[in-house]
Amino acid sequence: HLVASLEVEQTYIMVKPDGVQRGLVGEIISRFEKKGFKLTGLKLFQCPKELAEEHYKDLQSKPFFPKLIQYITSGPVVCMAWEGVGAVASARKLIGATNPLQAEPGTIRGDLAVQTGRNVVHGSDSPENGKREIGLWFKEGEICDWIPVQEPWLR
Ligand code: FUP
Repeated sequence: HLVASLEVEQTYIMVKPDGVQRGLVGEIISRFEKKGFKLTGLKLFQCPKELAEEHYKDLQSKPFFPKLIQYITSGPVVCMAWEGVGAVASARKLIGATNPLQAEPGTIRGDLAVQTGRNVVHGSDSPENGKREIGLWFKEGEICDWIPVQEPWLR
């Protein structure tokens, strides 16, 4: 929809195994950092099959589901929680369309990927799923709710 959210939202962003293997972790993190969202969770993680299946449970009946689970568990991922006003929809714009060939240049997938099955990054599709996915991928104590301070870091 056209009306941008004014709510502070949490979104779950994940660099998928191909993004880690290709050395794109820093590039992808920096896009969200530069946009101005607040990083509240970050870890490198080898995903067990059960968690991948739970994360993608809405896609269970799709023909590509087994391949998707194989892909997501094929190597470590980088799990991130990001917070900000309208963060869910805005992050999806930064990520671009599911099929990287249809993703606009300037988006992460548009700039960095060519295959739907290797589309380098995940982003939650609703604020509800943002909360659900952060709860799935992070344990209590791994999320850091910090307040940005105005300190003179450089003098
Ligand atoms: P997105 O929200 O853009 O990640 O897209 P979906 O939730 O529709 O799909 C989740 C993942 O399933 C995609 F990132 C890649 C995979 N997928 C396929 O492999 N083939 C498809 O036709 C659609 C999705």
